[in-house]
Amino acid sequence: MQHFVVVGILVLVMAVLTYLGLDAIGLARQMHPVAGSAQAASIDQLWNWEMIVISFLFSLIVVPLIYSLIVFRRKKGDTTDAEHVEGNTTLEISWTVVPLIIVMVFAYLGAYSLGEVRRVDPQAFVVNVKAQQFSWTFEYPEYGIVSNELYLPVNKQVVLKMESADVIHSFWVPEWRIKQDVVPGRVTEYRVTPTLEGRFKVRCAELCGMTHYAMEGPIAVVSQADYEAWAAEQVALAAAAQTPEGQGKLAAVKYGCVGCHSADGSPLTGPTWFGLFGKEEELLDGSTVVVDEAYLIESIRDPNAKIVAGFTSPSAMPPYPNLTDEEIANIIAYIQTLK
Ligand code: HEC
Ligand SMILES: [Cu+2]
Repeated sequence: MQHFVVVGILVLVMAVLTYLGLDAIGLARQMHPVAGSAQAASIDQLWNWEMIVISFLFSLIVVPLIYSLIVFRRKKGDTTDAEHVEGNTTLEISWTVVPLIIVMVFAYLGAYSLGEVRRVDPQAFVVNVKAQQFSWTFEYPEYGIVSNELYLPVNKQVVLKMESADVIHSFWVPEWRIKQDVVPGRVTEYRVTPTLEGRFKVRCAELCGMTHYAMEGPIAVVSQADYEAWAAEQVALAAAAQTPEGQGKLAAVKYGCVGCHSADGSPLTGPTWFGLFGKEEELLDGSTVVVDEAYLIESIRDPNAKIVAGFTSPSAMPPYPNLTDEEIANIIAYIQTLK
């Protein structure tokens, strides 16, 4: 009996220490990264309860194990067998009933949390999301604009209606806590109410090909006024984009090229487009080529035909069978303006 009391106390102490340790590294109450959506609250709460139970179960196994190893180790000269135990009905009933209750409680908490996460706000607005190897495109039906950056007003629920152009991707913003697959041939929904202003990133959370690791997109959560200003600016930009180079810039956004090619010389996954046209490009095989229209068309139609030095073969750049000749001509016109 005395052993049970001692072990019981040790289990409780160990459980508290384990929980405090998990909390100290940001795995319990104060989660990392910070919670940035209304939906995060119930998920974090559920997680915290799980951490409490996990700390207790961990101690319940480890403490009696170590206690037995030390206290009940074989005494010198003792060669007798241990006492034979046939069974213990009380123990068996309790280790069936107690976990059953815990599982039922968590089933309830899980269902409650799912209900909170899916709670529909009738004021919610829609953004259409296109996922493709290896970029994200956001379309705002209200404004008729297309963007590679997800701009959202704070404290307003948005429904993302997500479609994939090729394979299965997964929309994941750690600060918002929710993750949703994007499946070809289907529209999946993702509801979120961002509560924290700032810059975030959507990452693809489903291994979707060679450059899956680079499938990220910027997110900005801003005040309602800043959001409207941004949308107005995008509408104006789209209206101004009637020239070939303007159309080319739009196409580069629509197809996700700008996720890998910068317009200002900064390094991304692919070579920058700044100063590209007319430049002497060094290729992976050691030869050089002057960047002209024919080279650009070939590079876009068949990314593996000539690989730029400093990049790996096969190229991280996917082929774009849906790009029309006109769109390519427009993109080239746009590239020519970047100098
Ligand atoms: C996933 C990243 C990625 C995307 C998206 C992407 N590219 Fe690329 N691109 C690359 C990489 C990496 C290279 C360098 C390797 C090579 O030459 O194939 C490259 C090379 C190029 C080149 C040759 C550049 C040079 O310096 O000679 C052109 C032109 C180009 N891409 C156009 C496009 C266009 C147009 C699109 C959109 C329709 C696009 N890329 C989308 C990664 C990407
Ligand atoms: Cu992906």
